[in-house]
Amino acid sequence: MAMKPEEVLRVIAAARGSAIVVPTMTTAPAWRTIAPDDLSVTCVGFMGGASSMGLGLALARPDRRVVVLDGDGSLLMQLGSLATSAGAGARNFVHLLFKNGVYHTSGAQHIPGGLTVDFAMMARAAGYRVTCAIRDLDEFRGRFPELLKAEGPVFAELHTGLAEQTPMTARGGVPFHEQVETLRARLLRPRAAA
Ligand SMILES: Cc1ncc(C[n+]2csc(CCOP(=O)(O)OP(=O)(O)O)c2C)c(N)n1
Ligand SMILES: [Mg+2]
Repeated sequence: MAMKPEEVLRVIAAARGSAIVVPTMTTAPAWRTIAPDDLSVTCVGFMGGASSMGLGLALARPDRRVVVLDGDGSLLMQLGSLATSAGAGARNFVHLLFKNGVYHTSGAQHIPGGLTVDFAMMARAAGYRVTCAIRDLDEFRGRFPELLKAEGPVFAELHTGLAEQTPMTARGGVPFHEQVETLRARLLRPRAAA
C-alpha cells in the first residue's frame, strides 16, 4: 500500500535537522502545517522547478543539506533537470520524489506512464550518486536519516498516495517573495545562531 504523504512529511520534519526544504505541489500545503516558520521555501506553479531551486541553494550553501520534495508530473515535465542536478554533483543535495502517478494539483489526471515510470533508475542513469525506491513508511523512517547524511546527489522515489490537500484546495501560505526574504535573512545570520 502506498505511503500517506503527510506521514512521510512528518518523518522528514522530525529528522531533517538544519536542512533547507523545498516543497512543491501537494507537498506544499501539508508541509506548511507540519513544519511552519522554518528554513523552507515553497516552489509554486513552476512545474519541475523545485529541484533547480534546491540545487541553487545547495550549491550556494554547501554547509547545509537541501531536501527537495518533488512531484512526479513536475519532474517528467523537466526530465532534463535530472542530468543538471546529477552533473552539478552537489554532495548536500537530496531529491525526494512523491510518486503518486497523477497530476493531483490540477485535477488528478494520469501522468504519462502512470506508476510504471522508474524514476530511481532514470536518476541513476543521469548520474545521481545514491538512488532508491521506497514503498513502506517503516522503511522510509529507517532509511531517511542515512539518506540525509549520504554523499549526494541523492534521489529517492517515494511511493505515496494522494495528499489530503492540494495547493488548489488549501490556498494561501506566505507569499513567495516573503519566504525568500525570510530564508535569506536566516541564512545570512552568523553560523552559530542559524
Ligand atoms: C508548464 C505548466 N503546465 C501546467 C501547469 C498546471 N499544473 C499545476 S500543478 C500541475 C500538476 C502537478 O503534478 P505533480 O508534479 O505530479 O504534483 P502533485 O500535484 O501530484 O503533487 C499542473 C499540470 C503548470 N503549473 N505549468
Ligand atoms: Mg503527482
